[in-house]
Amino acid sequence: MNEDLFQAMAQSIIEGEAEEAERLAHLAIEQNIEPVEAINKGYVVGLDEVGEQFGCGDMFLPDLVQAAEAMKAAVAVLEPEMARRGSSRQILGRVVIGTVEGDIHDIGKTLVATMLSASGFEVYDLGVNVAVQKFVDKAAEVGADLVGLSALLTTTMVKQRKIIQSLTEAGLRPKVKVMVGGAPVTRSWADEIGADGFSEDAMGAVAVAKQLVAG
Ligand code: B1M
Repeated sequence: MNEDLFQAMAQSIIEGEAEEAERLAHLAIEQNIEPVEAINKGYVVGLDEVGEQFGCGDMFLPDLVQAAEAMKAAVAVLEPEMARRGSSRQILGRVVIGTVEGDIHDIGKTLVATMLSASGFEVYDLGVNVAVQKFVDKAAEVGADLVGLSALLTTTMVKQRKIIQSLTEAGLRPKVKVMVGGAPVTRSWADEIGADGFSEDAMGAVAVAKQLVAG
């Protein structure tokens, strides 16, 4: 039964129907479906399809923008529910997170930030297109345990390396751990640039963050 709903969710993204995506998100909450499951099995499937079609020239930038708007409308409904369900009160650590300079993709980063926050981390979300120095300054200011760097473009993932270098130069490493992620980011890239952790998705990011702050 849920499969039909997940399929409709994916379709709402492919068609860029924000109102429909939002309506289905409310339906998922009513039906007590885990928000993360709705996102991963429904909406993300549609967004991946859009990404593929864009990649091979069957869809164009306005389609991508509309799909993203629909995705954001759904996530806006599901996020408070995610936060409500993860009612952990203990502060596990402080995390500074953002999408690197030159990159404005924020859906995945915001999901990771929400999941971390819902899991008990104090999260400082710097947004998108964040300058290298801003990560360093914020980490120093709040006494971060972890810096999270999201990058969705092969052209911007190099900034992750730069930020790690700058954290080192500022004398903040190794006390401040670094986790990297985003569609083009792989474990071997994470190892190459000296990141402490890497995750392919938001659920995994919480597990990695917990391991890293535990030492
Ligand atoms: Co863009 N885009 N886009 N885009 N876009 C991609 C990334 C692309 C793969 C599409 C394609 O060509 N197939 C391609 C990149 C190619 C490459 O670099 N090799 C691309 C391109 C080319 C571009 C533009 C350059 C297009 C243009 O202008 N010609 C442009 C770049 C703008 C810029 O940033 N400077 C652009 C613009 C856009 C929109 C603005 C239209 C929109 C973003 C809207 C927004 O975010 N507000 C958009 C979208 C929606 C996509 C796709 C379709 C979907 C991205 C997404 O939100 N996925 C994407 C194709 C794809 O990835 N399938 C594509 C859903 C999200 C939940 O997943 O972000 O991967 P994701 O996050 C996951 C994990 O990666 C991980 O957990 C998250 C949750 O599970 N994760 C982390 C993410 N960050 C993490 C951090 C962690 C740990 C895990 O630790 C800190």
